[in-house]
Amino acid sequence: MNLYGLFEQRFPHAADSSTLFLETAAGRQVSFGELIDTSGRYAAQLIALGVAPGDRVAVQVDKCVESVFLYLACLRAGAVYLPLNSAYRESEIDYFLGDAEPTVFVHASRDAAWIDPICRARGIAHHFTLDTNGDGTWPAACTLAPMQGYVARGDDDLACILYTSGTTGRSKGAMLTHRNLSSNALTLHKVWGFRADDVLLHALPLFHVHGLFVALNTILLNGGKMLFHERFDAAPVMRDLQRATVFMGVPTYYTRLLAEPSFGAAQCAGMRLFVSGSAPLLPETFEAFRERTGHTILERYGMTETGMITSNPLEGERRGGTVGFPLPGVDVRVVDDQLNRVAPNQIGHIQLKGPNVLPGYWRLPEKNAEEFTADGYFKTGDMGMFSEDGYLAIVGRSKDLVISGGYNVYPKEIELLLDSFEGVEESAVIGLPHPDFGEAVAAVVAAKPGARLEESAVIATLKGSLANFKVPKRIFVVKELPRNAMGKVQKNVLRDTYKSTFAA
Ligand code: MCA
Ligand code: AMP
Repeated sequence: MNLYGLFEQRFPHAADSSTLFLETAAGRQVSFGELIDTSGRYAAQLIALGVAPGDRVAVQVDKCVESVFLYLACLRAGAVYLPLNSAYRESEIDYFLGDAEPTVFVHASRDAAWIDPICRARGIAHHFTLDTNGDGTWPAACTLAPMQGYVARGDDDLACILYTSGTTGRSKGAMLTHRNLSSNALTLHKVWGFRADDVLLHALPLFHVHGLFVALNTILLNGGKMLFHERFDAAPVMRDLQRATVFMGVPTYYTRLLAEPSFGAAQCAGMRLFVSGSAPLLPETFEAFRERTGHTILERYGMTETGMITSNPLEGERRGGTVGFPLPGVDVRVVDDQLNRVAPNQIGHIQLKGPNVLPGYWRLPEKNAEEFTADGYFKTGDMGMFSEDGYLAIVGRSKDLVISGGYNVYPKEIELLLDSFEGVEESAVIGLPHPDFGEAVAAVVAAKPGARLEESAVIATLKGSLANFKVPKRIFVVKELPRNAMGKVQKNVLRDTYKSTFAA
């Protein structure tokens, strides 16, 4: 069924529509009545603009209450919601809009100067603005009476497309169905033991899986209350933890909380669950958090293409350095190159099957063939091993990927750009240990003979074309890149050479 229909079943009954849905850090209160009414008005407007079931609605806005309404409106109208990181720049957005061909695009008003020409060139007639204070041409346009209910959708119909970069440097749209999202949300809601009185402190961005599907979908299913922060900031998070029961974050959130001398058990007294994911949680962070607060962080593992795959248990041992057990209904295997399951404690490729796994990539049938095995398992590109007692540990990645502060950066995308710069012979982009972001992006660039490359100038140029989190924090200019006997650039040698660059 339509995912919205599933949420609606869990909403407080019409008579209780004044029940609080969320409260922002600034104190704005939003009831379920407002959520249903405003998302209904937004849905009516989408339909009036000609958005038919399956049409894409692209949204690149800062996190705000209205962006939650817009997400739900898309589900209600049967549209495919396409959230885009607000850090993406012109060339990135041009690519996404060209590939997804949305019927409607909603964006922040500050970006209008460069977005308007893209929309004109791409023939997107319906584009609107929406800002964090809830103003913009989109809310102003939504004057129709609210839609009642929602458009019927089947389990296999698309609900969302989320772009994820690839090892070839080209982003691909992961198509996620209503079943993918509802099965994962129902599973997480159950295994994490959501209770009627839970209060989720939501500080994650809303354009990726963690904030949108793991955090928001589970609390919507809970018919529950959320303390809604527009971004992660340690001080207000510490304050509101005292009124919350559940918190979800990337490892950087936990290291930033621990960096606050006043953070401790007192703020966490009413908490029942801290969840971490999107990047590896360092054992020292796991231990330090337990010592400081008395709480054991529950680490789980997932991907854009699959939603959540494994989780440490709510009851029982949460084992640091592992991502726990496969979620109910998800078949996870660790295999060798010939696809034979390997024994416990042996490293192999992590692959999975389940109702959470995407049906394929948007308009890329050849990628579907590449990313699934012949027997239908999705290849995660992560390497891992099961312990004797069934805990999965992720020990590395077969894909060339850097995860910085929970955001994925594919080196190839940045290398292709750097290689196109005048004076650059070739480049290698690597991840280096970073005390705040876990890994930070750095580039090693070989200059053409006689060329002069300035680190600051290269960084400034990159900032013009890339989302800021992808821009290397350092550029090292060298004469040539180290290669092995096969002529392949030895990134491990580079990682070793520069490993202390960001040492605390
Ligand atoms: C911001 N900057 C970053 C990052 N974020 N640099 C590297 N990595 C980052 N993640 C840079 C900006 O470019 C800027 O640099 C400077 O830091 C300050 O920017 P600001 O926006 O003020 O930073 P912040 O607000 O402190 O943000 C850091 C953050 C944020 C809070 C850690 O990145 C964040 O919320 N990350 C969560 C990402 C997330 O939700 N991932 C889930 C993906 P300059 O000054 O040079 O411009 S879903 C997923 O991975 C899967 C499915 C899963 O399992 O969940
Ligand atoms: P994305 O493509 O943004 O969805 O990121 C998915 C990738 O994040 C996975 O393939 C893993 O490499 C990584 N990831 C997610 N959760 C964890 C975790 N708990 N520990 C280690 N890596 C993780």
